[in-house]
Amino acid sequence: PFNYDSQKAQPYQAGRKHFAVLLDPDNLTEASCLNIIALSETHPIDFFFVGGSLITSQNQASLIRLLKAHTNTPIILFPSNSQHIDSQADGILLLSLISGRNPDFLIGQHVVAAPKLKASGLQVYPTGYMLIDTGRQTTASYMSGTTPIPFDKPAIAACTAMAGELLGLKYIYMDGGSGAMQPISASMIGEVRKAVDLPLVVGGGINSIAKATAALNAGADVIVVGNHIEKNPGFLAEVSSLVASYNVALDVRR
Ligand code: 1GP
Repeated sequence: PFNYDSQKAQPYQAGRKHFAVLLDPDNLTEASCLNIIALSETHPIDFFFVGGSLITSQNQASLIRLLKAHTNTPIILFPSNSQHIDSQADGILLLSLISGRNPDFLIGQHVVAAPKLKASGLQVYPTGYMLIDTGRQTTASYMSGTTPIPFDKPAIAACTAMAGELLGLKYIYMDGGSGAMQPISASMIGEVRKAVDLPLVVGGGINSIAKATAALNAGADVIVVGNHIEKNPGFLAEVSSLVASYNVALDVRR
């Protein structure tokens, strides 16, 4: 059932910077999605994340079919609950919401999902998911019934990530929420970076090259952009070039 080439099975490469484009099935038409895919062919990205904290349409399956038909970029599910598993994708972020204290999102949904995941053949990425308060209540925080980590408490974020690493999770995702008014602070990303050896995914409110640069410099290994690419697809090309410039520097240093 594991029908992947090795590159697809391990699309994450330690030491490199990565760029994930988040596609929310509720927010995209077929034409806008095709436009984003076309841009990603000329300006490479590492992953398409597909999902949202509340999906009101039935578009997820057709969005994944469209991606499958037009791109080889790995398609990774970013699910809000166990109903969003789709074996057409390549992988899934199995998110445990470790910033929260809602058992359903720490382990409950996972119990429901486990047999489906085992049968799906999806590459599973066990991820400690941390919501960070960036100024207003987000859909993710409201829907999960959890309190995000305060914006200016990097020690809480660092200890939460450490706990996730000690529990055996393989990735940490710090999320300020889609369309966040401000991104997660560089100082918080830096504290988490120092606290764990795990790959660090950072997203929420990255809508300028300066903000993307700040997250990468602070220690993000993967930056995620959703909203701003939906509004301004050309931003995909800009972030692609930025991330490539980090990796060129790394290649030269080797
Ligand atoms: C949200 O991290 C993602 O879950 C991306 O956020 O839509 O603000 O880019 P944006």
